[in-house]
Amino acid sequence: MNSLVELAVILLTIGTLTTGERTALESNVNSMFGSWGDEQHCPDGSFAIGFMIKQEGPQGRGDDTATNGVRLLCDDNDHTSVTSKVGDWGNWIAAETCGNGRRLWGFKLKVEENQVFRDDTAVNGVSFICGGGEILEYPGNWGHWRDWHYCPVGHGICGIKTKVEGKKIMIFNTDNVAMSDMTVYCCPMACLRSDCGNQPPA
Ligand SMILES: [Ca+2]
Ligand SMILES: [Ca+2]
Repeated sequence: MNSLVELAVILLTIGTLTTGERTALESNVNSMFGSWGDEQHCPDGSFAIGFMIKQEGPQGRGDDTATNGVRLLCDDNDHTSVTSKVGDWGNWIAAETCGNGRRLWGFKLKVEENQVFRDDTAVNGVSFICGGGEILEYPGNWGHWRDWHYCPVGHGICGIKTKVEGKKIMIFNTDNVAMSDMTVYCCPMACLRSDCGNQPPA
C-alpha cells in the first residue's frame, strides 16, 4: 500500500473504534433511594477529561443531601459537558480535569450507609482516575469509599447516568438524599494515544 492508502485505512479504523459499542460501568452500590436518569454521552468520538460535582454543604441539625449530581467535561472542540439526573439542592463546584489532555477511565463513590430513622445522604463524594493514574477527587463529609471500577483496557469514559431521589412531598418524611448512585459508560479509544494501555494500579 502507498502511504495515502495506509493513512485512509488508519483513519477509517479510528472512526469505527470511536463510535463502537459502549460498555456500562456500574458501582454495585444498589441504593434503595431514587430512580435513574437518562444516559448522557459526550459527542461521538470525544471522551470525558474531567468532572464537576453538585454538592450541598453540611446542614447541621437540618436535613442533609450531600452530593446532588455529577457533570462530565468532554474533550470535543465545543467543550461540551453532560449531566444526567440532578437533585434540587447544593451548587456546582470543584471542576477538576486530568493533566495533559488525558481521559477519565475509572471511578469510585463515597457512600453513607443507610441511617434508617436518622438523616440519610447516600452519595457524599466521587473520585475519578485519569489515564496515567492521576486521581481527581471530591471526598464529601460522610460514609466510606467503595471499590474502584475501571473501563476495559483501551477504553475511556464517554458517558454518565445518575440515580437521584426527588424532593419528598410527604409531611411526615422530610429526609431527602438526592444522588444515590452513578453508572458511567466506556468507549473504545483510538490506540495511537499514550494512555491507550491503561491498567488498574497494582
Ligand atoms: Ca443533618
Ligand atoms: Ca437527608
